[in-house]
Amino acid sequence: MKNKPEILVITEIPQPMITTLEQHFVVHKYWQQDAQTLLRDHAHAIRGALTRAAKGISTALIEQLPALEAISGFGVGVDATDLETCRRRGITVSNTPNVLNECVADTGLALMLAVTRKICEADRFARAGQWEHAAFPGAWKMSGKRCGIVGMGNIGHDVARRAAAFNMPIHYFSPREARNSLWQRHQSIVELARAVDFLVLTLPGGAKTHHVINREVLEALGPAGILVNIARGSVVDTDALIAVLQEGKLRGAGLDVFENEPHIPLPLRELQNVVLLPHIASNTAETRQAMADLTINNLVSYFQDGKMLTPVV
Ligand code: 8YV
Repeated sequence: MKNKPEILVITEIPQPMITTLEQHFVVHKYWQQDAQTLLRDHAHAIRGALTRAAKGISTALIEQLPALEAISGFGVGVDATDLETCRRRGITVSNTPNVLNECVADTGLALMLAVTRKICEADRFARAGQWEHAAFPGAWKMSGKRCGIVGMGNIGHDVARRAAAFNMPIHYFSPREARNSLWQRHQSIVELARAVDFLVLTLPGGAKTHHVINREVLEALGPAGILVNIARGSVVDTDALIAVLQEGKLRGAGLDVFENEPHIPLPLRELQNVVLLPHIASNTAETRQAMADLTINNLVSYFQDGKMLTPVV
């Protein structure tokens, strides 16, 4: 590329990513600069944008960038960016599919085990020296229990394969048929919840799936049920979740994502039978490197060859 294209990096990203980007682009850091000045001076020249998937890029900002052609998302979810506006404007959008499947699925299993075996509670118990006074109260078994998966995409499949190794029968709800015919498909999320012990969420976020995990679903999962969310906070009605947990109508929950990140409601933080993670499912050195490479290569490929490697729009 003779003249480096100008790009806008929306959210803070690791310095090595910036260094690599600067080899190919003139990089503007939206999170670091005064937005008004930056847009006044550069909006007309900015042709590319890079953002974290969970954060996206606001429609208002897209509208202020008349030369924008390509948005590269760091992550697989594209729910935080208005794809309709991008389509209308002819802006191509990419994500980082597949490179994070294994780590996100691993986190799902970690949360299932942590909640059912009370791993974090037991750790708190041991650290506090309570073992010197009493034995730790028992937990519950995971192997052999029924695993329900909402959203049988690539991550759903990776969760299912792992759960199957724990001798867990696999049930699911998904618009698409699973690649394994031994896994049992259900007609609704409520029906699925009624049939399983664990409900693991791996569906996309966005308007279509907003609060699909409501009070009815949670009550169908029942007092021996465990909810695990490695998808998006928006898919769960948090107030309903807090209510059923407080009322003893659900055994526990393992949550990596929340409705209003990074804010986690106090009632959730006060519950012992809930394991809370700060959205770290894909956050391993190996996976984040692969995500970073793909996020950057999508932009480089677009400006070199006119095509992103993993476009969504
Ligand atoms: C990332 C994600 O944590 O892939 C996604 O959709 O939400 C996560 O993998 C996030 O995009 C990085 O901040």
